This record gives sequence, C-alpha cells and structure tokens, in this order.
Amino acid sequence: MLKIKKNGLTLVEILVAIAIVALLAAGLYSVSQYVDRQAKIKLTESTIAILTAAIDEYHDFYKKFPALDDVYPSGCDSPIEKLYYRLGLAPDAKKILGHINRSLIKNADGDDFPEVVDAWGKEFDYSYTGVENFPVITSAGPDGDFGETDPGKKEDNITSR
Ligand SMILES: [Ca+2]
Ligand SMILES: [Ca+2]
Repeated sequence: MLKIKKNGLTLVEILVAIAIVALLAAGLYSVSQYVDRQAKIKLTESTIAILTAAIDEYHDFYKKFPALDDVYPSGCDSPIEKLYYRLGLAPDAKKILGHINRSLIKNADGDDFPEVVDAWGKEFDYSYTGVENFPVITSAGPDGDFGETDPGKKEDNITSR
C-alpha cells in the first residue's frame, strides 16, 4: 500500500524552523548590539578629541590649562562643568566646543552650568594634576564605572591619555 504524505509540515519541522529563526534573530541582535557599542565608543572618543582641541586653544589664549581649583561661580561643581565653563571663556576654545554633539551636552542638575556626558549618558571626568602634565579627560566607558580595580573586570574606560 502506498503511503501518502500529507501536504504541510509536521510539528517537528515547524519546531526546527522556529528554532532556526530564533537563532538568526539572536545573531542579528548581538551584531546590532556590537555595532551600537562601537558607534558609542567612537562618539565618545571624538568628543574627547574635541574637548582636547578646545583645551589646546584655551592654553594658547590663557597660557595655562583650566585648573579645578581656579575660582568658579557657585553651582559650577563637577570637574566637567568646570572644564566646560572655563573653555567657554576663551573665544577659539568656545568655537571648538560647538562641534560637540548637542545630545551630549546636558544640564541634569538644573544649575546654570551644563555637563558634557559620554555616549552612555555619564559625565566625563576631567583632571589636571600639575604644570608638567597635560590635562586628562576620561569616560567611564560602556560599563558606566570609573573604577577599574576589580581584576575580573575588563577595562573599558576611554581616556585622552
Ligand atoms: Ca549642571
Ligand atoms: Ca569603565
């Protein structure tokens, strides 16, 4: 007797097809996560480069680097608020600041002084330790954490150094 195969798919075939689609979707998702992460790293690096160029211009103008212990108006507290405020005082440096992606200039604390944030929304850190060193700008990187002391943790901070 001839066995007649019914048209259509068996349950197993359907399950296999669903599994394949799920695998492909997962693969695409992780690729897009990776692309997104790389784009954010690039944006953060280019923002650091812009800030560094502005610091150079500031130095040309004032013959010194912005220092965190200079005199600041009240409310201008965080290192990056201080840096952004100082750079804005030197005309050519201020012009360069105009190249920073607008979405990265925030004022989350509602005072008169904007903060510059990295592509993950966290404020940059700024440090300047003395006349013999160039100032350093640091992003906490994708993990949003400046601390990189945990030996099990991958270092992902992005810095101008
Ligand atoms: Ca602010
Ligand atoms: Ca980090």
